[in-house]
Amino acid sequence: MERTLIIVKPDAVQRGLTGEIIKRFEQRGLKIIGIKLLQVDRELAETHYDVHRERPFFAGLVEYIISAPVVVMALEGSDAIAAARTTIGATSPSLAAAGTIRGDYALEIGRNLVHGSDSVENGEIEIANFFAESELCGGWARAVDSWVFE
Ligand code: IDP
Ligand code: MG
Repeated sequence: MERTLIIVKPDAVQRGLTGEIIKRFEQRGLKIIGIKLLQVDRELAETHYDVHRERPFFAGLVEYIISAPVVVMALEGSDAIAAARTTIGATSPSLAAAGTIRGDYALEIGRNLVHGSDSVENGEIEIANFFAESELCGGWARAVDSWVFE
């Protein structure tokens, strides 16, 4: 099983899309093992987006992610990284397929609603950055698990 960190970004929370976005991951079969609302501080934002530190959009990206509360989730499932990213859609919403979150609800790259980890390793690192171990229900069994996971 893989784990991915999902961030329902400030624009999505402000636009009342939190439930719709959570629903799409739940319906896909991914299991929520951690979830909370928080206002990200600058230090955590810069850590999370450290890989983009030298990019021209970095400062604006940090201001965006700290500008209002976000909902963060740790999701677990087979191929959770790829499954979540295909549900999210391409980084630039104008190129995201219809049926994806970004393709259905967003227009601009700097307001693209949701984050999903890009590798198994980064998923573990990002979850540890946002959640204490005591905030995660790892390994809880869903009644439907055998109908989702073969
Ligand atoms: P991802 O979120 O699809 O993994 P990344 O390339 O990791 O995309 O970029 C992280 C985030 O940085 C994007 O989701 C988007 O919010 C922002 N971003 C990326 N490229 C640009 C840009 O060219 N202008 C403004 N924001 C950008
Ligand atoms: Mg990324």
